[in-house]
Amino acid sequence: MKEKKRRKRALLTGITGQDGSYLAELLLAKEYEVHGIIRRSSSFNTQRIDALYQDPHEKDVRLFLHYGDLNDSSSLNRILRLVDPDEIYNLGAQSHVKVSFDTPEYTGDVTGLGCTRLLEAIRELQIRPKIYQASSSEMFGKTAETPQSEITPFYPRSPYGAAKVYAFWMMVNYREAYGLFSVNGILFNHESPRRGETFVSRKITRAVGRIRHGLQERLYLGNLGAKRDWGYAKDYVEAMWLMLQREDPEDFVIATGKTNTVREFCARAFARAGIELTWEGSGLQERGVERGSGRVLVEIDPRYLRPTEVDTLLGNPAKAKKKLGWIPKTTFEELVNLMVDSDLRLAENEARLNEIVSSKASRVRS
Ligand code: NDP
Ligand code: GDR
Repeated sequence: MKEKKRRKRALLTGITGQDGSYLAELLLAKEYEVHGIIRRSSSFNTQRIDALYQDPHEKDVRLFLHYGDLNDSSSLNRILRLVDPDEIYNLGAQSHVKVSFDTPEYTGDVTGLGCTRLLEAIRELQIRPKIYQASSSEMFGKTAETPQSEITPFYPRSPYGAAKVYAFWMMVNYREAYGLFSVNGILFNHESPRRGETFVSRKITRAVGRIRHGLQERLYLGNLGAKRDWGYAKDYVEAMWLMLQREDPEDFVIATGKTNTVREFCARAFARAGIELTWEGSGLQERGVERGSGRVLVEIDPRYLRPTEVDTLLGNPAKAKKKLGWIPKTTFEELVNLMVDSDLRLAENEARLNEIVSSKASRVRS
């Protein structure tokens, strides 16, 4: 009798994050069996993958979640032994650059050493999965050249960036020392409606929605002049998968090749909601003012400035285009529009809910 072919099996750390949720969707659509590592949390942390979740009692279940932590080698060993994956995507991290200045040791442990723990578990178990590491454009930091490519030297400017540089070189070392198929995707900023709400893109689009619906008066930001190469997360997870489908392990920069300031992101986001911003003042006094009404909608709060900043990032995705056939499908303008549209809907629902609650409360009082 012909033996049934085993489905490809992927293991994701960080499956509950922005990228993890899009990647899990992509892999399920490609008929993979998908295993994700989740952390125990006192509040729900699986919202982004709730739509994908299948009750383990159902038939043909292809998404499995396991409790574990990148800080905890024994859980990684146990899960790797149990799952025996063909592909591993290490997306788990303390991924907030500003927060890494407040928690440098913890960030080094999860974002840096976490990768080593995974690599060591693979070595100990003598398994041969292909492994992808979520490396970052933050490694270029104080950039040595523009645009940045696979051969640009690193100069990290935060504990987060330094931890990612360490993990990057561990991936290279295990590739060279033990012949592992371990690769780095050096991804530039990528955003989506699922982006965490304290990253600047989503912070802006959430505020635009809430200001438009009268739920918030003002948006407080840090460095308006910072420039980032912003792409769409859904396009970027495709590149992660492509990197693991190759015969030879190599590292790739994934970017759009265009850069914009935070100020430009902000103005475009407000414009999408029908609000025209003009900029007045300079330095810490700079403000975004609504044309016509004169309402101040954007102000600077120094608490959002970083002790050391990455001023400008611009990636060169030429190698990815040539060797992976990957190009970004979504423009900066389309990205901002889709994020604003989504957050306008969210704010509209929030406003409607508030109305229902207050009308119920006034009925109870009368
Ligand atoms: P998110 O912050 O949205 O997600 C991070 C994920 O890591 C979450 O699932 C989180 O779990 C998990 N995690 C955090 N700490 C641990 C831990 N100790 N053990 C196991 N898992 C943990 O990040 P993104 O999805 O945006 O990014 C994915 C990866 O790509 C990250 O490594 C990030 O540093 C990197 N990256 C991101 C870029 C971007 O622009 N988005 C660009 C370049 C690199 P929980 O939900 O429980 O908090
Ligand atoms: P970044 O993303 O640090 O590039 O890291 P973030 O959106 O946090 O900041 C981008 C730029 O905007 C400036 N900025 C602000 N940032 C935040 N968060 N909040 C503000 O109020 C604000 N005002 C201005 C920042 O100073 C910065 O210059 C992201 C993360 O996803 C990392 O995990 C990933 O590796 C890199 O992108 C590539």
